[in-house]
Amino acid sequence: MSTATARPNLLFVMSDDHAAHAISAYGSAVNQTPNIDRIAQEGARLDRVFCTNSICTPSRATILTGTYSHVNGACSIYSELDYRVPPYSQVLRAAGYQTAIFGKWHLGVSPQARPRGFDDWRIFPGQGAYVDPVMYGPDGEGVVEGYATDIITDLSLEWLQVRNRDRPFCLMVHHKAPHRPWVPHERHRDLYPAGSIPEPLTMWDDHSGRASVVQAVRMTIADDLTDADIKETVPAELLGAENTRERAAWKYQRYMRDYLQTVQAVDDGVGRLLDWLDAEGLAENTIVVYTSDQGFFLGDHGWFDKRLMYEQSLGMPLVIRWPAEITAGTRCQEMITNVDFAATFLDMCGLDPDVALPHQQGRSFRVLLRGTDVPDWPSAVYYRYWEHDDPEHLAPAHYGVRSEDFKYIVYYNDGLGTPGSSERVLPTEYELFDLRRDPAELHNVVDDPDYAAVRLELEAELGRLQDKYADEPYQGPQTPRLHWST
Ligand code: SGN
Ligand code: CA
Repeated sequence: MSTATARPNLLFVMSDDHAAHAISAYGSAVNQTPNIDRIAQEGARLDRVFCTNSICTPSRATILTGTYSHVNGACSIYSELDYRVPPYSQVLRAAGYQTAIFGKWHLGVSPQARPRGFDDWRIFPGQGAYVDPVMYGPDGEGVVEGYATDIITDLSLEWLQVRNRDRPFCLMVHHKAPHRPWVPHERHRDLYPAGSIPEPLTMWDDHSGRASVVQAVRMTIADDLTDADIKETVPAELLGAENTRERAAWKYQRYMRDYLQTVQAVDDGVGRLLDWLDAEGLAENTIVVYTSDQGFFLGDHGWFDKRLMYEQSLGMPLVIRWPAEITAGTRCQEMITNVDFAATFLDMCGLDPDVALPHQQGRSFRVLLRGTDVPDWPSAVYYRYWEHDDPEHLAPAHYGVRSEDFKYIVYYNDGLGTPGSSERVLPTEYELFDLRRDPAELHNVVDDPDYAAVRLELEAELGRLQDKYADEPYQGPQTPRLHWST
């Protein structure tokens, strides 16, 4: 290895809405992902990685900058990143890395929102399209013919071929799949046929005992997935409230078939990248990461989509291979968040994150991947979902804390519909789950006297975490929203 390439390359592959329970390395009951599994087998699988605001733009902003939404400004998919907080790619570029991003950016489409800190880029406007997508780059925009997932891998491989081989690279491969509307490639059309897919444990959760705003979210398989989503008209005999269960079961099979087929193209793309690294002799000192911007409900609790602080939405898959440092088959059980990613990548690339990215709020977990025990590793994670103005899903604003054993959530009900408005203002509601006894989060014990002491401790922990990350607890519609709001 020459000195010039001694610093590792970083190949960061991120999909959109790919839940860990649709990856076989995480024990998926519904599909097989052999190439993503390879990263886990030859490197590390991290089992408790959490998103700090389970929605696209915010998670991407957090990953790039190592900061919470209230610091980087990207609180919802309608907000743009505050570039006073630089992305870690910009830092790596300044340190001599070649940087590029291809695929979904979703941090605004205005000219000012062009990706910064990249030598090359080609991205979709907004969500992008699955087939013949429009893409734009430094030299303008145009339709790129083909299937989006394959195009992103093609563009990535083309860039890798022409890059300057004397410098390390940081390449972000950002898939659109498996985001709604779940359009698979023809080559995967025979996989996971409708009728063959197991239903999740909590598919028939009736949400009793949960906050009223949770009961009211419009994310149900039965009623909120449209005919367009499942590309078929629901048969007349399945319509009506009396057929809700049969309708949900029927829609679930079609939803999951398409979702899993779109995942398969992502897995193919990962395989092509790994093969290329092997062929080029670059596998040893290239950090390969596979993750998703957040988790997703795959029929869990009867839902699709994300946003809520429940495990399937909160959790993110994260597998990392770096043979030069990480022992094959490593497993990590510590609690990590997407706020920690930037610090870790900078650390792995030889930079001190607190110096290189002074605003960042994360902690490098590199040391955990070497199997080192870190006694003061955080034992609780702070979460805040801000996008309560989404008219489609009606997910309420909330914040909370997840510890090893418990989860405490405060739905502060700052008016659904328009932020700060009095529309649908409801009393604050609370949920508490005992994850040891109730990992499926079916029993809200917040009013159970046996949990009074636990609740007090978690309330205190929530306050401590809000202080630590300089967030403001909700105090009514006039509460300042952003750390840096002007
Ligand atoms: C679109 C989808 C939603 C999805 C959001 C956010 N509707 O609005 O279902 O929750 O994106 O997704 S769609 O009918 O237009 O597909 S995110 O991944 O960008 O956060
Ligand atoms: Ca997403």
